[in-house]
Amino acid sequence: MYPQVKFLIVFNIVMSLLAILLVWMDESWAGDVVRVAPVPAQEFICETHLNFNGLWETHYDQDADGTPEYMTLTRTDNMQAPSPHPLFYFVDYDQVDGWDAAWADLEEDGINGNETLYWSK
Ligand SMILES: [Ca+2]
Ligand SMILES: [Ca+2]
Ligand SMILES: [Ca+2]
Repeated sequence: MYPQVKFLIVFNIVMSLLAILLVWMDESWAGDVVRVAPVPAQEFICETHLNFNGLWETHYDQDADGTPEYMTLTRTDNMQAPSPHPLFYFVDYDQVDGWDAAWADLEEDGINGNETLYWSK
């Protein structure tokens, strides 16, 4: 076999491994960024009300400063009973200028890793 052909084969294998590594790293970084924080304990609920669009809003204020830093939006049925798990999760990291990130959980099966980042500042 010509040395150039051998080089090309090795080069292709190395580049393929690099591509796989890059995709893997990208996914693991993205996973860290989009992970939603766990829902605070019930005792931190500071406000609940039915939203105009039929979603049940639950606000959590863990440091009791009067500003919620976590909110969930949960669908309700036609008897206005909320679903077991929220559809959206909102987090305010810095207590400045409102919510910083929101996640959608289209499966509505609780926080288990299948939530997707809906928007973030
Ligand atoms: Ca607070
Ligand atoms: Ca904020
Ligand atoms: Ca989920």
